[in-house]
Amino acid sequence: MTAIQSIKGRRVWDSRGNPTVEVDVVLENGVMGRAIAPAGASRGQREAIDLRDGGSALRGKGVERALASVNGPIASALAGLPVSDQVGADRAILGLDPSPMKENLGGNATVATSLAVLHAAAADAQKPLWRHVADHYGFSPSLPLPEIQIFGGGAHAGRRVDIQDFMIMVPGASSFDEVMEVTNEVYFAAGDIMASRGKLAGIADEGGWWPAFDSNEEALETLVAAIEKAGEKPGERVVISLDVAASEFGENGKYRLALEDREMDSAALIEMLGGWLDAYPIASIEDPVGEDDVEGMVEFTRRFGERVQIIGDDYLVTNAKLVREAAADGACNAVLVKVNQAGTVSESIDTYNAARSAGWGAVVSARSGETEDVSISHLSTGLGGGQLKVGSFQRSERMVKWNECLRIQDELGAGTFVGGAPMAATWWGKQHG
Ligand code: 2PG
Ligand code: MG
Repeated sequence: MTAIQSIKGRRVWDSRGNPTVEVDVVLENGVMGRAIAPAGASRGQREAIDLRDGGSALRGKGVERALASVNGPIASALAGLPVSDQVGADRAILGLDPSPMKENLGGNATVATSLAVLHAAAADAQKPLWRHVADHYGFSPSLPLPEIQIFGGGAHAGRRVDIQDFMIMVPGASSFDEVMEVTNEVYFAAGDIMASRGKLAGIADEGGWWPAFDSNEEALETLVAAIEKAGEKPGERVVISLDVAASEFGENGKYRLALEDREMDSAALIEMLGGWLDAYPIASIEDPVGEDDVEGMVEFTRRFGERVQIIGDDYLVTNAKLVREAAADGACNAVLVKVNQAGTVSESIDTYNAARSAGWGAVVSARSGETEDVSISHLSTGLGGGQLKVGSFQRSERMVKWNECLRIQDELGAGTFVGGAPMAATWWGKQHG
């Protein structure tokens, strides 16, 4: 049983150029684990607080207070604990800050520390992180099915379109490698089509194309055209996945699509999205209504839960209790797992387990502000049977995570890709399953 000797937090910088927290956990035998906190832009109201310094320096985004949490109380509380006891380490962190959103320590301080402990435990056991996660928690490892962004929108592209993520999934692929190949073709076909139509305005926060579309639906039409230009039949090997991120353009059941200058209530939004499900090969949809719109989510799930994967992100904020409540309400049928929304590894695993017990899907996800940290590639593989959302097919903070999965594929064997399995409950799964 190897004990934690010391913990050090330092300031590093994320993909948006903002400061963030990196933590090194050093063990008594000199072995080390390291992790970096990511940062969201379209944040759920109930997720762990990203503690920032405020003021005018660094646009208020400094992380000195979060670093003080790591280097002060967290380092003292974890010193001497056995590194293999992730739950014990996370409990010690939670004991320092019982506030539900970790506003005292900062979720950025807790998540970087908790993940660094996990990395240190894996290194101490001389295992790759994915293997440690699988062994430690009793899962059967498998490479995840990716969701990959083609166009950005919402908070990730200056709100140029209202819908936040227009993504593809390749559930019909037979390996992770094949997903990458197909995505490359679709991604660049989309860029070519947009450029030729004068609709390409640059690169959005997660590496997807920054669109200059005149309507949200033009994005869907262009995505279908891109899938076809890539030589694919939409809905066969390749399907569409959306993150509506509806909390970003509505509250209290009132929504406003700025691009189309349209106001609508929850029922009208559900009607509009239902029309898209009929017209386009969409197999997965995230946050179709706002995080405060419980009735809307229940209604959306009642109407469409048999055909599409309905993921709660802002709606569930990687919280096991909210997952159990939503399952009881009949809202959603999948959860997005973002370790920094929960704030610790243990709470994220609890959320994953709550989702699986409800018979739900689970998608491990990056944030829009990311770094070279590849923990989530390992986590999604170690948990097995899942999906992975990382952003697009450009920019190193994204590609580093896809590339890490390719390395894991070599260690694990190509046959361990879950492919279309997570899509079983959708129309795609029913046709192809
Ligand atoms: C989301 C994420 C990732 P952010 O909403 O799913 O796309 O965005 O990290 O900005 O919350
Ligand atoms: Mg989301």
